[in-house]
Amino acid sequence: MKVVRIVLGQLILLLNAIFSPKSLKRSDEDQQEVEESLKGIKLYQFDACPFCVKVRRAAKRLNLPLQTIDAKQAEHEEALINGGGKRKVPCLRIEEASGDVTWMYESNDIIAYLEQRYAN
Ligand SMILES: N[C@@H](CCC(=O)N[C@@H](CS)C(=O)NCC(=O)O)C(=O)O
Repeated sequence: MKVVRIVLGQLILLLNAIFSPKSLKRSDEDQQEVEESLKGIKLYQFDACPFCVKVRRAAKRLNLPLQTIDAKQAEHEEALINGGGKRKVPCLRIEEASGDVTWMYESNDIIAYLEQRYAN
């Protein structure tokens, strides 16, 4: 079962690399503003998790160089569980300028949030 999971994971990564989505184009100024606002946002994820790939593809489409955090590393896994409440990925950690932090689970909710905030 573990082998099947590993093979499927690698296949998903390969297909994702081959069929990589096109990125939204912004003016340099707009892109800089977007990247500035992304400083408070981190995606806790596993490389080969299909739901994480889905979120990364949406981020690529929206031209969002999201900081990704490997939730398999013990320190990050602990931060995810302590902050978000469960060991599940993808999870988007959003830190507002005010210091308020939101841990958002569910790939569809994360994508909807990114699209609503950055699609235009
Ligand atoms: N409905 C969730 C499913 C997420 C999910 O099942 N993630 C798996 C990895 S692919 C997970 O975190 N499992 C918990 C674990 O591996 O400990 C979503 O769309 O984000």
